[in-house]
Amino acid sequence: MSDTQPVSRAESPERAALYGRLDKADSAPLWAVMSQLVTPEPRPRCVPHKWNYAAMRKLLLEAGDLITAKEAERRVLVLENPGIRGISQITQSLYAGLQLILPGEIAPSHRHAASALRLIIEGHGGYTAVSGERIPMAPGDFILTPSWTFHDHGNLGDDPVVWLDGLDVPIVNLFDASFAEAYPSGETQRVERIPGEALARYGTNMLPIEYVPEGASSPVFHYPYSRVKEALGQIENAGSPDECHGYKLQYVNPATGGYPMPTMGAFVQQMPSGFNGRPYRSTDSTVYCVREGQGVSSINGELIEWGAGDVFVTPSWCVTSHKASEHAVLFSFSDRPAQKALGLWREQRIND
Ligand code: 1HN
Repeated sequence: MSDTQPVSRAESPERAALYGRLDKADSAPLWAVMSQLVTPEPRPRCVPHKWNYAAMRKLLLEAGDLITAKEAERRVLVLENPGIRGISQITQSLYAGLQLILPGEIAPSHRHAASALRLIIEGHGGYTAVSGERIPMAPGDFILTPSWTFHDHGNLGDDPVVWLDGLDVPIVNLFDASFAEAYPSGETQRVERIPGEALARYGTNMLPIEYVPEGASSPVFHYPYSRVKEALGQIENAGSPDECHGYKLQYVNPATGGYPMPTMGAFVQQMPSGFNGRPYRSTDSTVYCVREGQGVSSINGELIEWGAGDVFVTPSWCVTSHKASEHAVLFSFSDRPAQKALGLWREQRIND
């Protein structure tokens, strides 16, 4: 596809008149827009950006003084990409927000077609209930709420609990496939499983005998950071970091080996102090949340310095490299599984 100017310049009066008649007929000439529709490579409208955690945390606590979790249903600050403000999106396909739940609060149970993932940033004593099991939240834990599963949150501790939410809302709405409903009886769903049950059944390198995967998402909803951290430590001891990514793992559905949810994949990478990653790009715009450490990422030449709790985003096909000035752990998520399912995903390691 050529990347030249649209045909619209040097239009004759006859053509202009035709365009007027086309407009009245709810139609338009493809030749005037084709080069914007079919671009030679991605032209994301979302831009590289970082949300500083200390600044966002202050705003979140201010919101905590002004509205309860119950009144808000979910007390969340939406992270709006500056390139696409006003549509509750951090990328073209994903929603992200920072959620606060204060001691004693409950965020009432509901379910929706959109899938959600959460990375706990701070606080102890929080829980989220998914499909009848209460999952305790600890900092660094990765938690799933698959499509159409009831979920409610609570805080039984003494500290504010804050986490990063990621949802595929823009994908659901692209397909006009949104459904949602409140839990039919009360604010919190009935607890039907013991704590840790799903992890014990499906998340210990074993499965119930002759288990056949049900649904499109992982039967494990909780990926505790303690296990991830131990694994990353051992992998780092074993050596050979990836040139671009350091020591990087992807979260999986243990019953299939695939991504935990059909639309969103999640990743965690550890970079030793002084790591200077080779540039890389891929078509999945990626949301990062810094779990530990400090560093700087170059995104199409723009430098983004980051520290613990910060959230930053790399748009599709932007050349990205990470440097760690101290030992660092980055969590990230993207729409990679959706792109792969549609045969669209591409990646490239840049030689410099
Ligand atoms: C939602 O249900 C939660 O359950 C958080 O915590 C953020 C953003 C959009 C739509 C639903 C939650 C959400 C959301």
